[in-house]
Amino acid sequence: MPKNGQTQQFNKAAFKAAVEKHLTTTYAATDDTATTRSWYLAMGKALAEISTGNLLATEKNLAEQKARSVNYLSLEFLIGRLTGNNLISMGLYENVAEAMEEMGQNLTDLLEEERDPALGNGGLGRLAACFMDSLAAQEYPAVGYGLHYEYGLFRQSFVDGRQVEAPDAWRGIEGYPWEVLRPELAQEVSLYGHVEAYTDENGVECRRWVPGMTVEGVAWDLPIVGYDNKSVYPLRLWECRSNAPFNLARFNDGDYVGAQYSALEAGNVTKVLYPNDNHDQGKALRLMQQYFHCACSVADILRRHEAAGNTIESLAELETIQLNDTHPTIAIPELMRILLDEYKLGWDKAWEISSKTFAYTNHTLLPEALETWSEALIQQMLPRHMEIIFEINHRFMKLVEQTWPGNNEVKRKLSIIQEGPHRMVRMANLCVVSTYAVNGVAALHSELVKRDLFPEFNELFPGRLTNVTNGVTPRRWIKYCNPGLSALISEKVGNDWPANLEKIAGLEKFADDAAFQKRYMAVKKENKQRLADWVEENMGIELDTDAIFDIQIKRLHEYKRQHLNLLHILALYHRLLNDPTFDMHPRVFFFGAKAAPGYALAKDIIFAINKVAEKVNNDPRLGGKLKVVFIPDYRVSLAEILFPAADVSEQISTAGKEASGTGNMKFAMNGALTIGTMDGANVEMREEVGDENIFIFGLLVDEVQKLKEEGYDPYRYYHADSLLRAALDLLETDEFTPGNPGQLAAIRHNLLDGGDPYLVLADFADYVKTHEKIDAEYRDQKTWARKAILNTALMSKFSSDRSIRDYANNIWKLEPVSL
Ligand code: BZD
Repeated sequence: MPKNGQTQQFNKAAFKAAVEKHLTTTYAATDDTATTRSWYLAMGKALAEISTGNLLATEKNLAEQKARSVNYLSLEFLIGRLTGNNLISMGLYENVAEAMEEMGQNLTDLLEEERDPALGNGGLGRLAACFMDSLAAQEYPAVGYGLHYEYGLFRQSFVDGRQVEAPDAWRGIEGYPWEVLRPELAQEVSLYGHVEAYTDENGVECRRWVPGMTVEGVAWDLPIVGYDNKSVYPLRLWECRSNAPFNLARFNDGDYVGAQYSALEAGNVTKVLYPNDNHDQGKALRLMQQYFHCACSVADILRRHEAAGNTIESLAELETIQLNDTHPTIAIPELMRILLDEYKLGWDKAWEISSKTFAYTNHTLLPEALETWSEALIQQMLPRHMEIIFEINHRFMKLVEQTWPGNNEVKRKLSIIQEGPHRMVRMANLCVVSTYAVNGVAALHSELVKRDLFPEFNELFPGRLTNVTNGVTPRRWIKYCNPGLSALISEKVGNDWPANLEKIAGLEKFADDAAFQKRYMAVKKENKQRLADWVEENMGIELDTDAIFDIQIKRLHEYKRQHLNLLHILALYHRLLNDPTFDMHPRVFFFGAKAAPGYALAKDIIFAINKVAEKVNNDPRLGGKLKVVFIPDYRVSLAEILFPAADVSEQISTAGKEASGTGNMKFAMNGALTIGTMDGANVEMREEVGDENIFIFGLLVDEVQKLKEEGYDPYRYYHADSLLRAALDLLETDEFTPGNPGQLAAIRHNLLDGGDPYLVLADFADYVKTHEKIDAEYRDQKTWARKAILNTALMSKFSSDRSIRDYANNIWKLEPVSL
């Protein structure tokens, strides 16, 4: 149990009184009328009072100490439920359970009332959440800046196997108990209008933005509670409200109603999270979200900096701004605009400050995910910012000309402005030119960023491009979600491992201990039972926990190759029915995945898996050996049940496409063995656990590139491999869609005639063979247990505490400050 945290301040009687007070005065309930939900809300509010006090104390202390801070700017923070996690960080879990018990309430039931704040799509948003947890746990001064979406990522259900989306009103009608409104931090944000030149009082030619309208940014703070310490950092989420009179031009023209109308539209800016991951849609409202986020956040950073009595010249010494992918890139011209037009610094001084303040993390090489914005759109919405971007590019192009004189090809390639019938602004190029550090998120990915994405930038700015391998927080992803394993770890290595994950290496020496193996596997079995119970209760499917639990949970994307997994399932189905000599250990294949609403093939893959599941789960000929479960509405709170219950973790992206992956790390920590390609962080996981303790298959990055260059022909594999042929051909029949043949054919068509862009067929045979190896090895439970224990023991590198220390030491130059 943490001792140094907020436990010591806890007064049970006072806490119970606070809960009672909120029950009656905030939620208008009495002990008689209160529902479980009202008790959860009242408890949440009472806890938030404790954390808010510490948040304000932390803010004050950091300002007084003039501590250097990081500002983590992200359009997404996929934090998941806060209550249970914050209770653990505060060291109050047992105390509060006891207090609630005395009021006749069961804490576990209360925690189930919390809706997931799903303010992110997938890995990128979840990474931001783990990073905030690790910043607070290690007391590196930080503020997280995001958006207060009214609707988070859509809720998913299946209707006849097809994904149906519904809005996610995560705050409910009562509001979220942990959020604290900070009215004093409101910001005004300008949009549209034009730029004008004027001469200032000193006779200097200046430029300024004359906005067409303004909106209001309101700050909500969520507390990020430091594990086992007193610090609480804000995750500051901006909500857009329209502020009358809004459309200044129209208002002045007497168009009163029209002006109000624009304001109604502006109220939509933070309505909903865009549901695409790794795909750029280029919608104007998305640009407005991005600018709104950046304008509020940059203004707030400058406000804090000045309120602490610092001069603008010292900005880069005291503040650093980390851009989580290119989504907040517009913060760069926004800071430049303020330094130039409001502080009246010259270009060189402004540029020096700005380019020493920003750093950028790249999360993808996929061309369709690299953001570009049309010049015309930026020009219209943010005219002064467009001017500044042109000026940055103009000066940068001079540097390129000096380095590669007369080389127009390299200029075309590096330019921030992409020429063409519609000129586009390349946000990644703008980032590389305008920041002091650029990092990829796993060793392999960062090498590819240097080698394939930005080779010339790497020459031009030696040392700017670096790596910080991702990590995940062991507090949520072991301690909180896997109490059985946590108790076992604490017994063997002491209980300070959640803040010092290096300690779990101490488990290594128990890997061959038969008694420990038994207990470790007993915990796994309990976790499998917990998942099986959830599935039975929510989906009505009965599962055998002696089966291998094989799990793929992540966004649905072709490059992640859920359809490779599906083809393997079809191959097993085919063999079970047609090959009397074929034997396999019973297996349950779990999927959890949301598809972007506009991504047709991804939705077809969901439909196909659901249809195959329907048939397979009810086919007596299979003797219960094969089950397929597609968990609907996959989200953080379900991930917390799934990761601890896995025997096998599917990490099967085409080599070179998954920047890092973070689910891979969560699985391995919880004792699942990985079947994976040499992609992203899988490569480094293999280094840590050793080749015997991970199942690697498939083409390597260079083999993928070579095969594509030589001309990849999916039909070659189809004709050469009868099992693959059988699996693919099943998709054309009505085997899984009785009476409707061809309903699943789009996948087969994409793979055979669509060129199989992610080389599913090329990796199929090795994937099947590697699964056979898994089947054989699982039957030897001692060897399996040994490998699973070693996976837990050897994952300490992948704590997000280590990632944050890497950022702090190598990029941000930050020191911890304790409260
Ligand atoms: O970021 C993911 C990568 O695909 C993973 O490999 C990596 O582990 C994580 C964390 O670094 N990228 C995303 O999740 N990207 C998005 O969600 C996204 C969202 C909006 C627009 C573009 C991409």
